[in-house]
Amino acid sequence: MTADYEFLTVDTVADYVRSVPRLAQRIDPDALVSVSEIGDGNLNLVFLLGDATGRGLVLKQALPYVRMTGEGWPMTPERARFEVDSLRAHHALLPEHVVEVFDYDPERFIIAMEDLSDHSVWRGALNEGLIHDGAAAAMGRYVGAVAFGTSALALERKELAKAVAAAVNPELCLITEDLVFSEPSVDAGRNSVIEQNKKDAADLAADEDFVTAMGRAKWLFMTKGEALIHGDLHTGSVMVRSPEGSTACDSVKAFDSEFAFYGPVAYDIGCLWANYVIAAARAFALGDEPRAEWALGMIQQTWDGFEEEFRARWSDRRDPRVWRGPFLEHLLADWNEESRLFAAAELARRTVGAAKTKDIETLPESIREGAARGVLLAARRFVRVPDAAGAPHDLAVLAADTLRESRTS
Ligand code: SR1
Ligand code: MG
Repeated sequence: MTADYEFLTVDTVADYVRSVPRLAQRIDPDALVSVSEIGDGNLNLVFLLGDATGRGLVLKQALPYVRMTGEGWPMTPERARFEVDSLRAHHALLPEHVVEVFDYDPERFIIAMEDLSDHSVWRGALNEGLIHDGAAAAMGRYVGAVAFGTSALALERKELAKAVAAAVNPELCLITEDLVFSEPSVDAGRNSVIEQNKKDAADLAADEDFVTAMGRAKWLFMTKGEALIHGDLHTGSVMVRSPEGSTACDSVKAFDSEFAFYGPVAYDIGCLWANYVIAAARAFALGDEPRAEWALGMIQQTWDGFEEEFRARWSDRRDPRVWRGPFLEHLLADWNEESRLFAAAELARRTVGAAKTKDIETLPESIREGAARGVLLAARRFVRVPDAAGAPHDLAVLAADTLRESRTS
């Protein structure tokens, strides 16, 4: 594929900043002391710039293909616009928990944003065995603020229609629809597991109840346009920071929302839940049961943060005449149930699909086997939990039991 725009390199970022006067106010392109490419995601280039006065800036550029696989898998760079629009909308609702965007270049698909180099990517921090207390609740609050603030509950009718139309993001949605909902059970040639997990993957694919549940999850994802969701809210899409020597977070920020669209609120919650289970699978595999329990405790913390934020905003709903108390309870009950379904999808796809997690993949094979088995089994059990018995805490207990029994050494 030939791209008709120029990709940034460490050697050209200074010229780029010089050419955009708005950015030259943020950082001095003639006094850069550090420039590095720090992108470790599946898709984009990310540059971190620092100048002699200590100011920093991040430039993120969307490539016209999937970075993880190379040019053979084209992907629209227009996704950067969805990221910018959603980050701006989300930042306006909860500035403390969303990265700030300074500028967007629609010709070269470059986003200039806040330097968060004093933060860590949450997944990396989790894999190092660090604790960032408060991050799970903060992300729950973020989802709650977005669920209310970008939905029909908050937006004026024409404003809502415009927001929904502007966020139609079919290319990126299709990736999720394929990778997350269909391919874990119907391999399209992109799945892989180690030899010892081949039977686990085959059992998943042969599990009729699981596949039926994934069909429902996919349908919900494609049809339930409730709010401008993040669309890929795993622990690699969150930056965390704690003061030296403390395990309490003093800053938590979501980023990387190129998959944003008007979709089901519970998708973001389910993604978070699944990635806590995956962090717990790693801890169990490494023999650190207290850490695994801590990781699973985040399921409830995210839910509580979400519910609290959503309830706090409820009094501002546009039509209290019909959106009364019982409807609020109905919404929350549905979202709890759907979050479980979406968590199951994320668990399965991160284990057998094309985009895996370092949590599991960096484990030695002997213990990776049990971790992957436990995650797949948890996915299959999550879809079988009866609705009435599905409190977030109970899900954590189910996950703990499943991961513990699947452990290998
Ligand atoms: C081809 S993109 C693979 C995955 O990377 C992104 O981070 C999303 O999670 C997507 O599903
Ligand atoms: Mg991403």
